[in-house]
Amino acid sequence: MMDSNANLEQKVIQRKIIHVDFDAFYASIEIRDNPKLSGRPVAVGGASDRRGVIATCNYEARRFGVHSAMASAQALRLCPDLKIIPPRFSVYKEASAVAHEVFRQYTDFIEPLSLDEAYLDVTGSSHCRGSATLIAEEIRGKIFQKLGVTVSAGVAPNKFLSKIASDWKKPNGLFVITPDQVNDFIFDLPVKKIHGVGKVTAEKLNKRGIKTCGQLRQYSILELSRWFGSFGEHLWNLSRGQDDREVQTSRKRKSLSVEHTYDHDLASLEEISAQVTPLLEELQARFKTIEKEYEVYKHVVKVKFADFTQTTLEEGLPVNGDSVFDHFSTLLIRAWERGKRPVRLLGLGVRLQTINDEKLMEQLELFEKKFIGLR
Ligand code: DCP
Ligand code: MG
Ligand code: MG
Repeated sequence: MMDSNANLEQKVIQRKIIHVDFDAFYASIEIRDNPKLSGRPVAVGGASDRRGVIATCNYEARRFGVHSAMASAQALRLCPDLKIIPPRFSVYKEASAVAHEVFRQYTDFIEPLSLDEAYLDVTGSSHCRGSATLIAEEIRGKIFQKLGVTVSAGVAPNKFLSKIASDWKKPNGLFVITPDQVNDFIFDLPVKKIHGVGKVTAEKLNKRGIKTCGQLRQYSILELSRWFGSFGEHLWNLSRGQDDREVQTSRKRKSLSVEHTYDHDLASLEEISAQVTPLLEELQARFKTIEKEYEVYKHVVKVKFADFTQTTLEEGLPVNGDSVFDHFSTLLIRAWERGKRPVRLLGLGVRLQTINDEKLMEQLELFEKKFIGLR
């Protein structure tokens, strides 16, 4: 039943991937800003009397069994001395941005997974004589220097292994899996360490006596596909330490706009308002081509007057139920009122964020509501 994967292995591209992940992220930042807390069990989360939950906690608190997503009330039962601090998302966002500045000193191939972690592809990097291990150490050093908190890093030939590696020596650790160590490392790795293997899959595997990746390797792609559908093939590859997913660099577009210069100056508000529909149609048509990747978070208008002075106005999406059309119309009128002169050019635009960012924002806002809004 043992599959021969020698050929496959040769096809796998040899990359150098670093996965970086902050240690006890929110909690470390809070302790940094209030050193009196250092050494004590500390969590960041919602108040226990408000049915709050723990976002994260430091390693001192983890010894008591406290963990992310646990009810704060339960956490306090396990650890009565636990200090629970409300989150400050803007501070965490700033810290994340500083870490990314450090990353960019080494590579442009950066894929953020959340505020606190990212994959870096340093395959072609000439820094540190091309040593991914040294690069990871420098990055860890610089982040500590700039932020006063620690990150852990994993270095491996692919994303899957680098993420496992960054967790291996946490906190403040570095773990390297070189290509020739992959086989041994993965052999004893518990299947539940595979990303995507949750409780249900782990149980299904355990029932067949499969606890480690080594044991999983006894089964063919066909068998695994029969049990797990398309995830089966994925499992087959991962249990061999193979993962050819690329680091998804975000070459982000930040905005999209359309504008039109008119043959005759538009002299009245009616004439200006009449232009919203055609401009908006064009903007929406152009947005359609990228709507899978991006989401709009602001509307922008531009008005250039006949004397070539110009003004722009931008605002977050309407919360009062106004349609997109109404919102752009209102913004245009407000912009025009700044000059109240004949107009030679009008523009409509949107500020964009990638869908992932949006999801992240939603997640943060949810937390903010949970933790802050209720207080
Ligand atoms: N987070 C959250 N709710 C969760 C999990 C995490 O709000 N259920 C937040 C708080 C964490 C941050 O995301 O500080 C990063 O999550 P990690 O899983 O990386 O956990 P930590 O960085 O806190 O700890 P460590 O990475 O050291 O295990
Ligand atoms: Mg972390
Ligand atoms: Mg993380």
